[in-house]
Amino acid sequence: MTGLNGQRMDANVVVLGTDNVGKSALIVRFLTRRFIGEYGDIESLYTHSVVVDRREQTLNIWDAPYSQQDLSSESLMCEKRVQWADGFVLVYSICDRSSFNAVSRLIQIIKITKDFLGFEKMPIVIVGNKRDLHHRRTVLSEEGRLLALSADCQFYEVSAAENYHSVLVVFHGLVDRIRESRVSVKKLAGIKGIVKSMSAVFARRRTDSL
Ligand SMILES: Nc1nc2c(ncn2[C@@H]2O[C@H](COP(=O)(O)OP(=O)(O)OP(=O)(O)O)[C@@H](O)[C@H]2O)c(=O)[nH]1
Ligand SMILES: [Mg+2]
Repeated sequence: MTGLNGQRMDANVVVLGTDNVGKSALIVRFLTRRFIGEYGDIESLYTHSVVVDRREQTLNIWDAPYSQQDLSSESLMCEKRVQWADGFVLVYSICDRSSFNAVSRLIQIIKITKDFLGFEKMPIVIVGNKRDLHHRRTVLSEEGRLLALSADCQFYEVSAAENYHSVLVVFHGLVDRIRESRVSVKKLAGIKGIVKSMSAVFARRRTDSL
């Protein structure tokens, strides 16, 4: 369902990032409004209905495990995820520099894979989590913001532990982006359709005149 005319819309979201950055904490916070502390590391798929701008939206959220293999452009896993996804939430911890570097690499891999598959757009939201641990911060907010700017992504710093609202804003932000990308893909398809029918007319004229 596209939701462009006010219908319900389905969207698939992959949440990805290195171990321990708070992927599950963010998802559980979004789904239940709660922070429960420990989550295990089980791969899960959740379905959740939200209302954004008075429109109902069903989100399928994949709490994806991370492996070093994901950082290879030949990774079939990455291809599978990009194929399934309408959008990505890429999470790092503001206290873990290597998790930030991994997000930067993941963006490149997702973009390469998306281009390879011939997809027009892939909305991505970057999330710097564990904002409450600012005394242990090793990644500046500015760095996150710059990365997002250079990669045309959205950026938020949040604390899954302390705050529900900022987590809600992350998922709503992604839903907005997914909607925008669907509108522009539809427009592009419309333009392509016009170009196609015009070239068909000209091709016919050329053969008519032979
Ligand atoms: N202080 C603080 N701790 C957090 C926050 N978010 C998550 N944590 C803690 O960080 C640890 C890891 O959180 P998870 O949600 O399990 O992280 P994950 O990315 O799903 O980890 P894996 O599933 O193992 O890849 C847990 O002990 C959480 O309680 C946060 O915003 N602030
Ligand atoms: Mg987890």
